[in-house]
Amino acid sequence: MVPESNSRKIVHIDMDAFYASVEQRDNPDLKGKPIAVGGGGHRGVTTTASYEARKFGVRSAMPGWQAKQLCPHLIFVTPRFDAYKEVSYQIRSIFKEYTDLIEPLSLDEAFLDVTENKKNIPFGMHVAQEIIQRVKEKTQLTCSAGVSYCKFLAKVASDLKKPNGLSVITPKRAISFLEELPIKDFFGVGKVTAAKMESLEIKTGRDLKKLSKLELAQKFGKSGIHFYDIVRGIDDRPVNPNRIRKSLAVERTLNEDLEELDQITPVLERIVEKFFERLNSANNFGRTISLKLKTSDFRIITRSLSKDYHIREKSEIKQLAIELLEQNINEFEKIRLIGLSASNLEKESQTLQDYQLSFDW
Ligand code: TTP
Ligand code: MG
Repeated sequence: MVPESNSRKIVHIDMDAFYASVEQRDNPDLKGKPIAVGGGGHRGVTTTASYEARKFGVRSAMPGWQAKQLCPHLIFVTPRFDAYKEVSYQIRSIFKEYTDLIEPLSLDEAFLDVTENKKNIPFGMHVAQEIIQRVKEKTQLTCSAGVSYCKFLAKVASDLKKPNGLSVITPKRAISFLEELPIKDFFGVGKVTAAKMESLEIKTGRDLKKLSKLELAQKFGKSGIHFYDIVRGIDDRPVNPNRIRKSLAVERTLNEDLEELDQITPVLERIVEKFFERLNSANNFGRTISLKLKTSDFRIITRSLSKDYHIREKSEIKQLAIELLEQNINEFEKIRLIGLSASNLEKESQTLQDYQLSFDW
């Protein structure tokens, strides 16, 4: 049942066109122009695009050449992760003025449980309004907010009036809102699930509701059961300030697809250097090391090796990485991306340093 009273007040905050807005703020020449952050290299992929560029269809995770094709006067900007982290700290310190129940999902977004808040503001909507304003004052950047009684609806709501928007979904409105909601907008439904749902003629929440719990479980496993509840407005997941960071990773798209072991090994060794730097600076090492390879036909191969101790030596990390590569060399013809990650970490609490890092060199 959707709670009618005494319900929680959950706010989801998400910065607007985050990396691109930071770049436009810090470089007046970029203001009002279509820009993409990342994607400028030979084979780079964009991280995000300014709203001016989105009008042309430029999106996150788009190859640079494609973005340029859609928007010929697009300006490519190199990412400055330190600047984004700085803003992330600033907005989190604002959130802290309202509640300690903050669950960051990435640098630019977080859930806040403001049911009880430090300023005793009775309405979640008013907390969200204040936060939007404080973020603007402190960072000169805009964000959007969603307010509801659960995480799922707060998250979906924050997207409804982007940029610089605020949406509230009350318990009363929840059921009809969910029925109308297109499946692709269900938070947690990825492209693959959305396509599968589409093939089953499930286009909206209303269609999804027609399936029994058993049918959903059979077709979509555990997430099917989750969606059975979600579409009925049932989502009791708490805002968890200690969400576990399960892995630390570094990955790199290669300048060209590589085939031979003697070409790939030196690249992997350079990635080991970056990866080790990252683990070392977070002072957080894992018992498991995984190698991720993306093939030229975009297949992803992930292979892991585990020890019963935390692997802290760079030479050992390197040895394991190479071992993983050599063991799997026959599984692909050419690769376009290599990544390394550490899991079963010593410290599993989330800190800003723990975000996955894609880097260029
Ligand atoms: P998002 O919040 O998904 O996107 P956004 O803030 O750029 O735009 P919106 O207004 O729609 O919220 O992601 C936050 C940042 O994370 C984004 O600015 C860049 C980075 N990012 C990537 O590096 N790769 C990706 O595929 C995505 C989606 C985001
Ligand atoms: Mg955002």
